[in-house]
Amino acid sequence: MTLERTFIAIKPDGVQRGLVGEILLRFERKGFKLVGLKQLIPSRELAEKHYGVHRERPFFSGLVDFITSGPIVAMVWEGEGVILGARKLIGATKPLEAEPGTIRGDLAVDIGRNVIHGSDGIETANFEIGLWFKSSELNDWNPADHCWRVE
Ligand code: D4T
Repeated sequence: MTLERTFIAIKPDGVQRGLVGEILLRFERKGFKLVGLKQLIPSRELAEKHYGVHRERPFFSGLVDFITSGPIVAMVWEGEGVILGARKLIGATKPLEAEPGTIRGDLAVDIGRNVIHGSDGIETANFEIGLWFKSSELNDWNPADHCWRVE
């Protein structure tokens, strides 16, 4: 496993439903390290770039409407294997197919209101981190309990 960074966003439904703390808790408890965090209402341009791969899909404009409808919490998490690890914490895209114990499995029912986004690979993670964060907004730091986390 290599040290990775991934882009995670709590979508407007997660913020509106007061799930920010619950979601942060799951990533912290797992042992991933938070290196960037901010709340913002995404512009349409930013949302369209983020979901550019879905531009031709029928749900695209509704998805952009939704993601720009209110504040989101944008984050970068770091850790060994964090990209796949975060996807496992998040669960399947369709919340009714997501396993209980995952964020979507426990907290959502509707694919259009699935609470959270996570990068799905290294290239996507690098693209999305660069899209949402300036490098000056990301912090390199060592947790005080570092020696208890890794050999
Ligand atoms: P995101 O990107 O939001 O983390 O979701 P996933 O990575 O799990 O899933 P995705 O890229 O396939 O979908 C992006 C986003 O579009 C919404 N969506 C998706 C939708 O509203 N209707 C649909 O039919 C699909 C496939 C949900 C997530």
